[in-house]
Amino acid sequence: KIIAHKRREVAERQGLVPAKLLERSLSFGSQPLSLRKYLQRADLSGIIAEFKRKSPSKGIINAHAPVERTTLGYMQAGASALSVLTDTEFFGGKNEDLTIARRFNFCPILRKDFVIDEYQILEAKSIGADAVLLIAAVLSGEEVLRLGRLAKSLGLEVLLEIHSAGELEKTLHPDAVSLVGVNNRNLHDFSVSLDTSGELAQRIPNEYVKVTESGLTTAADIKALRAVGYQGFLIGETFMRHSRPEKACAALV
Ligand code: IGP
Repeated sequence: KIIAHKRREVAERQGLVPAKLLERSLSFGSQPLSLRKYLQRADLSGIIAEFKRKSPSKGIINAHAPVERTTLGYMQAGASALSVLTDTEFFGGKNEDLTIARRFNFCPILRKDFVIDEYQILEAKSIGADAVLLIAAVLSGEEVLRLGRLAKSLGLEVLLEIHSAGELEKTLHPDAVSLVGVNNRNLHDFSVSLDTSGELAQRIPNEYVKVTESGLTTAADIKALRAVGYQGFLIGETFMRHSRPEKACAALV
């Protein structure tokens, strides 16, 4: 359902701002920050703090926290990077959230959306993202390669999201991917198990920075997953459930 919606959204947006026009504007873009490098820094927490208002699995999580104070607070609390949902229909985000976060923050920003088309990569660059998510569950190996190469040519890093060893084998390509994220949330029944990250850690070659995504709630979770090779910890709900998400982030860092 989300992917069908994305196809319509891309067609509509392309009618409004054609890809060619977007592409030309990108030559004015600033130098992106490397999510990889920030996650490898020993002086930072490795936390990628997410701004997420709602989700299909949880409904409304936080309708009121402002993006300015929250993302700036995340960074000041010691998050290594930010993740901003830009999907409106299912996650209540918008491109403007990322643009606002960009204005206030000096750390890498991941654009969190369902990328299925080149246009969305150009768009990610134009709104100020440093990295994009590609979800193996909804893309073929060739699509990951094509979208990933385009991202790379624009200086954007790709975080490839997987749920299984099969998805990893199908889509991992060194020309397209810089980081691999293991999503602990099962996309079909929304159940969460940190064992997914535990089991897949060894399968991911060490040249990729490893990120564990979803369902992380405590410092002990982070510690245990760091011990098996993860350098990035993507956390949304644990922070966003709070009226002041940035304070919950500070408490975990
Ligand atoms: C964050 P959580 O459980 O901390 O809120 O999860 C993040 O991993 C999750 O939002 C996410 C996601 C995605 C959202 C992971 N992959 C793909 C949308 C699309």
